[in-house]
Amino acid sequence: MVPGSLPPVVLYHYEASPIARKVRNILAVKRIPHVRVEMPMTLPRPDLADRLGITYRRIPVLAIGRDVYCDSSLIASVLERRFPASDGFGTLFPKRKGSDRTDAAIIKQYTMSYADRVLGTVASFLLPYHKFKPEFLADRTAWFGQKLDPSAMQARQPLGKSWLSSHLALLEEQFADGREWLFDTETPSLADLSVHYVWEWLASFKPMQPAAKELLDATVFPATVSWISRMTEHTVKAHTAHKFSIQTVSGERAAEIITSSAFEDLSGIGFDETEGTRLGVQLSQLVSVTPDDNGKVPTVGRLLALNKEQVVIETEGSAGTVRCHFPRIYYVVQPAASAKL
Ligand SMILES: N[C@@H](CCC(=O)N[C@@H](CS)C(=O)NCC(=O)O)C(=O)O
Repeated sequence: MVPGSLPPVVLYHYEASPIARKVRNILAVKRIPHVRVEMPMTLPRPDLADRLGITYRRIPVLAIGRDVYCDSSLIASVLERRFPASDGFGTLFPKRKGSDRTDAAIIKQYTMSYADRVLGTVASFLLPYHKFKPEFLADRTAWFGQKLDPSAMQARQPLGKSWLSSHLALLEEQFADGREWLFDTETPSLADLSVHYVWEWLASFKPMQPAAKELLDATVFPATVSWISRMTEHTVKAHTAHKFSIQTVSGERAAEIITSSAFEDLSGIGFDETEGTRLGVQLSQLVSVTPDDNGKVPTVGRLLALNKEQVVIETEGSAGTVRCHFPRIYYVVQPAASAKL
């Protein structure tokens, strides 16, 4: 890529979000210059909903030029495609050691279905729900779609620790052959980044530190504990090398940057007629896209492209129109009633 021709990259995040932490690590490892917008930990988030018409309620969200990507799984795949190793960026899908092959697809599956949705969920059992303010509990009750009872959550902590210990045992089994990284790659892959951030989160969030200390016992899981340290060192080095290119901007400035940038060429995504028929949607129709696991708030817009990986809709906010991209897996696309606009 010609220097200076990079599209602007904007990360919407908040410091305490573990999944945003993973995306910050990805941006550092890939050496992608970007700016950040600080989001509140709870709704409302007018910088996305009002300025850009994106009512998706999860964090992180990342814009590249005038295209906005929701969900860390899609964010990772798109960053790799739009900032490729062939242009001098770091890679999330390095080759296997001693081979010219990569396991990109299986790493994507492992990341979105295991690391993000299974391991991350069990780790969240250890959150100090009994210390959270009622407003925060009410916000997260809406997010989960079921009432959060702090005493019930507290009672699940021993089970959470026990399950986490079984997850550690699997990691230890994987590292038993002396490999350096999870999928035996030349450098850490998205799989390493996606599993590591969960343990890093447990070890760095004060209320969870005692549990992390108990679980991450080097006498029980020596290879895994040493991999976690290697990964922490790797990500810290990546951040240190690039910290000067990162600024925090206001939501207003971010929306200006995004809406004055160029759109991604959508011809590579196109419209898969078979999938469109299965879902009962057509190009240009008003559709809603909603996560199927939690934070089930729909985003509504005109359908611009759809393939097996992603769906793209045009949303409109006070700053103008943008293209909003969602993954297909774990998201529901359906016709929207125009009354929802
Ligand atoms: N599958 C999504 C999950 C994102 C997610 O669950 N983010 C959490 C923060 S780590 C969240 O949005 N929590 C509720 C909120 O902040 O409104 C992804 O990988 O990006």
